[in-house]
Amino acid sequence: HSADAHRTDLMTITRFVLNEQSKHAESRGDFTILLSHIVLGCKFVCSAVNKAGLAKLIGLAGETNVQGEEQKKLDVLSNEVFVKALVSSGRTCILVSEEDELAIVVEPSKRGKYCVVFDPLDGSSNIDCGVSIGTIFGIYMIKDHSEPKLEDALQPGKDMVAAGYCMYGSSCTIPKKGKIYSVNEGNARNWDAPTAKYVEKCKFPKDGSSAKSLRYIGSMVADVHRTLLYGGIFLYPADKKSPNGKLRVLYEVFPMSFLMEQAGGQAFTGKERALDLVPKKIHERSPIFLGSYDDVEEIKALYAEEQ
Ligand code: AHM
Ligand code: MG
Repeated sequence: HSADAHRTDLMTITRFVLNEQSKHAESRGDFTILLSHIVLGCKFVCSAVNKAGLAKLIGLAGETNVQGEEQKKLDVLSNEVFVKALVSSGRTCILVSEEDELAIVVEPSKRGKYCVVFDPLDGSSNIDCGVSIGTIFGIYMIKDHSEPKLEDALQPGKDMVAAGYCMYGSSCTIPKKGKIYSVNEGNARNWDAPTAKYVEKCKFPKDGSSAKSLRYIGSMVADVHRTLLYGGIFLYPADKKSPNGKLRVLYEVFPMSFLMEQAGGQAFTGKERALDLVPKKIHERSPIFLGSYDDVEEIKALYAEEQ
């Protein structure tokens, strides 16, 4: 029982950002305030997720979201909480949520200079069985907040000023190469050649290395969290049924790609660096391969051979 096991001197996001802010004399604290409102949203969602069973929040809300998928009550609640927390921060001017078909333009009296793109509760098909789910967000700074435009949300991922996720339920560097691959193999019959070849190599490597293990939770936050900690690769490829994959560029692909690069890994769409993509629509989807640097190099090589 070392003193470490009982650490009470906790580093929180708010404490970290306040420390950083004090290093920049020019800083006005807007980003700190925005982030503290995001943290507030996460804390609310966290407690709602924890008591979901008791509060009878489990089950369908009887509504369908913009992508035509069933929407759970917790998604609706989480979205409302996030939108309200972000608007009341007074630091945002345009919001894009997975749960809202249209981008939300903040009323003039509450506007600030940030655009926030987010998925309030990703992986919601896992709620009922208690698997970890999470919130994903990305933040852009906009040019003119008195006149926010949809284009402010349609910037390439590399221009995000920050991104993050919060995992609910049960600073890291990612290993350069990992022993895990993570993909929904139920879609294998519809994969393109490079994806199929890559997964085959994971299972039957020809270079004498050992086969990779398969881990797939089906909750992006949990699958990416594991990839950040243990390394390896997470794939949601294109397939014949979903030519652009499933995951959404702005609030799933970009934030997670941003974090992966920050941690020393890579994120690739099958065509280009994920963060170089310039989205044309707010709910656009893209195939994504992200994870350990060397593992992503391999899939890039297979796509290059196709050319
Ligand atoms: P959601 O936004 O409707 O929850 O869908 C996104 C989720 C991701 O968390 C996960 O990576 C993916 O869907 C799993 O999809 P599949 O069930 O097709 O494997
Ligand atoms: Mg989602």
